[in-house]
Amino acid sequence: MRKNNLVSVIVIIGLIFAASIWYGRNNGLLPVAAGDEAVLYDGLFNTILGIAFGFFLVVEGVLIYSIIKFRRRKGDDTDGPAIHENLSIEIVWTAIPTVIVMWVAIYSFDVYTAMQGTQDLGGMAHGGMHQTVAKSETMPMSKATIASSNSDGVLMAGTLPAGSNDVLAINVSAMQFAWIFNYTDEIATAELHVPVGKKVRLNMNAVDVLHAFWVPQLRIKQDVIPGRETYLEFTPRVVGEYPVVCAELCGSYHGGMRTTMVIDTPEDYATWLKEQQEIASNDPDAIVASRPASVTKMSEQEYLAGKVAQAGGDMHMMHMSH
Ligand SMILES: [Cu+2]
Repeated sequence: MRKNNLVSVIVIIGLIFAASIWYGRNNGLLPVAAGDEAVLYDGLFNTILGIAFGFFLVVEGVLIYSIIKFRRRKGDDTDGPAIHENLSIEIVWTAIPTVIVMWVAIYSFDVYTAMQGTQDLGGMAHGGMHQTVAKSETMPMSKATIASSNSDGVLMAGTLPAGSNDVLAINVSAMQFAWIFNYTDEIATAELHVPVGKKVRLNMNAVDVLHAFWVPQLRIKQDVIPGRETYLEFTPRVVGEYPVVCAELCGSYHGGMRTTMVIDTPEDYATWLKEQQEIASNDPDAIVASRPASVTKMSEQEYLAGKVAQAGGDMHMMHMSH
């Protein structure tokens, strides 16, 4: 009988292990992993979820087993046996979570570091940056702003890690309520295009208030701060279109502060880049006009009018709801 019990416990533990590993790998909770860093993140997420799922099965299993096995029988009004202190059980249920938590902490920190989570923000704010921000404040939507960020060679060179010729650096300006991507060669766009397989570095600054750059499919998110440069590095891996979302409440239309990141094949990227260069050289103002989300050019009133028309209300109601 005892031997049978031991066998069933071992079989049950084995099944729980198998179920946890299976669920960790097949939970389907995350969107497609479009970059190399996303794969690191998913490994951590799926491992933690697998462990949590295993504990869920153990706890719920013991609970349901106990409810059935130790239910009150007819005519039995006695109390259960009083149990005081069980040192070995207490050691076991303290030691196991401690080991798991320590291991998860080390694993998490490892992934966090690999995804550049520990960047030194203090060291990134240098003179060139402040200058750009000061210019931006006076004429936030003009071509001059874009050009000044673009031609700021010091900014680009000063923030790139040594020996990073293979990195595609893009300056990102966040503003209420749009993203502007400044490539070299005076190209400014509202859509982020990156070639597949090439390491990308986004040097980011905010023109007005706090924003945050987030692409769920890359599993990366970084605050974008006025007067202080932050950066993100990633290697796009899966060709496609992905949403860029502002993840920091930044004002009335924060929810509309979205654009698209397109991971292109190298050929498509080259074609796109050429198109953008032609647009820029033919008509500098077209850079602004070609932005799909022309929100950046609108006043709040104009933007609001459009939203109200869509919603079928009127301006008065919209103001009331504020
Ligand atoms: Cu924002």
